[in-house]
Amino acid sequence: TLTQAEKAAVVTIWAKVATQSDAIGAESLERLFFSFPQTKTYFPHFDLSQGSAQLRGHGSKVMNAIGEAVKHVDDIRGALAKLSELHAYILRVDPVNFKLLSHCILCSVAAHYPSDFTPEVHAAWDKFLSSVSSVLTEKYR
Ligand code: ZNH
Repeated sequence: TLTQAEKAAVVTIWAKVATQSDAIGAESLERLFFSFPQTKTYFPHFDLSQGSAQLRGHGSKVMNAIGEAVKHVDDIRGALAKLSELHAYILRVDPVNFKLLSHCILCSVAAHYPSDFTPEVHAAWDKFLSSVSSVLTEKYR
């Protein structure tokens, strides 16, 4: 669980990210598919070329879900319950991929807000994304 200071850091960086969340979502997916091409196998029905409408649409959905988690940082499990079932029972995404996507989101945020991305913010944002990933993969067990 996140400390009060970590939660505050997450809320602060999110306030910036939220203003560009569609672009950051799309960029994170581009990084994911480019650096870890095996992740593309989950999206055989998508046009994954850079800047495609599907890529942008999906990036926007992912970032909206992250925004919900920020808004409900004390109850991420409750906020993402439905999404957790979707990933576990329907999509069956191997949990390892959540680490890869989290890494790519982290890189995108760092690239967009270099001066805000202090070691403290880095650590808090990383921990927050891990919590989101745990919630989205916990129903697998
Ligand atoms: Zn996921 C879907 C979120 C991760 C794969 N997703 C989805 C959605 C959302 C999300 C919101 C939509 C839903 C509806 O529509 O209802 N994800 C998310 C998040 C995360 C994730 C937040 C983390 C952080 N995913 C992921 C991964 C993968 C995935 C890692 C692999 C690689 N997803 C997916 C898919 C889908 C989804 C495949 C479906 C798509 C379509 O549309 O088809």
